[in-house]
Amino acid sequence: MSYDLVIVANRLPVDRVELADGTKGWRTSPGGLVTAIEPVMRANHGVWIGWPGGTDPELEPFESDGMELAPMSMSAQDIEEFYEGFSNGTLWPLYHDLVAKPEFHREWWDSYVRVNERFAEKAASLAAEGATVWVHDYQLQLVPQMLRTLRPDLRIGFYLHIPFPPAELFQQLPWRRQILEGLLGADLVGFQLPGAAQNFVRLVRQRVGHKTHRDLVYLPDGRTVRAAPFPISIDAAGFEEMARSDAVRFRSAEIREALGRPRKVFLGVDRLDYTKGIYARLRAFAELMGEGHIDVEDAVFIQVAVPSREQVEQYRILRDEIERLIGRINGDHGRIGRPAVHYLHSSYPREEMAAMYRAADVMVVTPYRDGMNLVAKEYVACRYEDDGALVLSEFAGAADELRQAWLVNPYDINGMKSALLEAYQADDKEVTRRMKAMRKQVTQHDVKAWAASFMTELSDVGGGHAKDVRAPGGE
Ligand code: GDG
Repeated sequence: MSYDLVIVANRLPVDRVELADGTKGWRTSPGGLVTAIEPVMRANHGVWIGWPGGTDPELEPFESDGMELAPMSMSAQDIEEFYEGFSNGTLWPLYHDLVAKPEFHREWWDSYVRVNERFAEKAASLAAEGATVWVHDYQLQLVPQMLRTLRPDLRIGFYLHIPFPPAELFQQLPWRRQILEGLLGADLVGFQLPGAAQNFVRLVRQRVGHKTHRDLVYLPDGRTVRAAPFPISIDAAGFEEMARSDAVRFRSAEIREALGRPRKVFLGVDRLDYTKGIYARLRAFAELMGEGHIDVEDAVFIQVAVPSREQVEQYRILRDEIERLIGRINGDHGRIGRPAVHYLHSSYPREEMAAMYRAADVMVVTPYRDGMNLVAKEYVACRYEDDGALVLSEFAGAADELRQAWLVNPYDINGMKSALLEAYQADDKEVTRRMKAMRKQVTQHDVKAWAASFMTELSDVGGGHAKDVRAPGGE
């Protein structure tokens, strides 16, 4: 079987799970990427290559919900060295401004090369003559070049979902040149923000020595590579529709009732990750309570911390720290039947997330660094009555578009306290003015537009010999 469009991402949109009767089956893991990619996949008879989780041996491609999926296997060693090691122990902290200390291990790198090679080989075996291959994210930065060597006929796009760091940080990486050359295998390298694309081009000039002009890199073999920003978004209409549904409206009222009908509800929703700034935001909220600015009878904070990378030591330590802090906050400020912070360490169906967004008066999104942050956009999409305040870190990509949020520096606890208090006390008119402007931005720039603009750009820059791929039709 061969395909005109091949998506290559670390994870498949489904998880391999054990069913109740003991047999193995598939469970869809709906995420931002699936919604983003699905329309392009359907318009182009595409296949999605990725890891379904677990250590099962490689399975044949299969169809799920109208999409062709090709599972990649991962050994326990791959998971430890490629996934938890180089991807999440080296690149993740390095690309997020050293929020944690990246570790450099040569065995991790070797494993990263091996796994990238396997992904590239798989893509080469499934792509039709002249097909388009779209590679995603930091786990697979070597795939574009490996794939180009195997299949020079392909049109290759790469998209980085996380930030791309400034040269000063990137050059710590012992394998910096290999990564840059890996990415240069693509015809189009997409980033969230213009600054990231500029960092990349500057590094290519300095470290690889290629000629560059603005967003173009000129390679000695005559190829040009374009580096450009494509800020990702969400299915805004889909979120709004869900938020408007009777089920979600009912559930959101039920949530407020269960919380004891507080005047204001603060909400944080994050993967439990040290880049997300959960600890500092809760401290800021607790100090406001301690100083008497916010009373536990008036306001509560719901913090959803979605389990993430639980095998990695740093993530286990972070979880303990956050849970200790919440215990202390509730001990200091809670009353019987009224904890100050409602803490949920779990993941939820999308409808439940929408109900929480609907129930929250102040959404608090304060990462130290974030490629985009879809949670902020989802909150905005769900606030169809133009109410609700968003407190947003300046260091989230989303801050470039959501200028009317209460923007904060997450390293500045006093600044965060002031912003939380302002958002909490703001009058309805002010809240509505800000939310209206943000809603306009999010509804006009949704994920369909994102995928379409990447695809259109890729057909423009990609080698003249490759076949054209259709952007998903109809807005
Ligand atoms: C990376 C970049 C960039 C969360 N909990 C549940 C759940 N979610 C969904 C959210 C949202 C997504 O997961 C999280 O996306 P974020 O953008 O907030 O953050 P990362 O996971 O770090 O994503 C980021 C993104 O890639 C896309 O390019 O924006 O900067 O770090 O959609 O709603 N969904 C469900 N249950 C949950 O419990 N169903």
